Amino acid sequence: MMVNATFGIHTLVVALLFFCLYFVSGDISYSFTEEMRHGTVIGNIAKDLGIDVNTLSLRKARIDTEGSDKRFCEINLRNGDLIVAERIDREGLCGDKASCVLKQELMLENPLELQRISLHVQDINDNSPQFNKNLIHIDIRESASKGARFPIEEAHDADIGKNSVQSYNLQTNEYFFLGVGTNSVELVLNKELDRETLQEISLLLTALDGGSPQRSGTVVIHITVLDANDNVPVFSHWPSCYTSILLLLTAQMLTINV
Ligand SMILES: [Ca+2]
Ligand SMILES: [Ca+2]
Ligand SMILES: [Ca+2]
Ligand SMILES: [Ca+2]
Repeated sequence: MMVNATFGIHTLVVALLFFCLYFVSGDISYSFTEEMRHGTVIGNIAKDLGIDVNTLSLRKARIDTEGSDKRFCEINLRNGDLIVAERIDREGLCGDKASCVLKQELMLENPLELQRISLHVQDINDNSPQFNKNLIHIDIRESASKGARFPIEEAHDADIGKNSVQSYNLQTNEYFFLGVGTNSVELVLNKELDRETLQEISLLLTALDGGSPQRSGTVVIHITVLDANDNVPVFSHWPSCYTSILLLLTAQMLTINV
């Protein structure tokens, strides 16, 4: 019982101390787009939290980032505006996460007070789809049958949702059309190849995102048509002596048959 009572008193003291040192209130949230220029007003935090603007300087109001030295925004002590202080790049901060929230704190002194601020950073379409290479080489044997599929590595776009890659376009041609694989786009053979009439094909593949304005990235697909043994040998110049022998043999056979 003694242990429990001591523990209870300690807990109460710590709780009271904490209460005296900090008044922590619930989150306040702002939602805005990434890459806004320095000085852009996110909102008026003094008004939204009901803090007297005239006390901000006296109480040394400042904005901190939870668990980091980085300062993404600051407070205008004259009017209570929360403004962008540094580049806020959604891709750099949150990668491919669907939601990007920066936890900030408004600190005030006399009395010490902490207000939590959540900044919801929305994506803008500031990245284009990109292929890993500018040129993709594919070798295809001329014996490949119609419908054969050849995977091409997908394009990547650092943005998310509709701002990422949404579709592909293949340069119009008679030999291939585009199919969709599990993790790739595919060239599908639409017309059989013949190396003896066409040895190489170059096609432009374009990846498009769904942003506004729309952005795109391209890659050249260079196809080399490989030989298959699909022709019987023929003499292009039949020697004249062979012709004489053949005529002689034919004449003898005709004589025997008669
Ligand atoms: Ca960005
Ligand atoms: Ca973006
Ligand atoms: Ca994009
Ligand atoms: Ca051939």
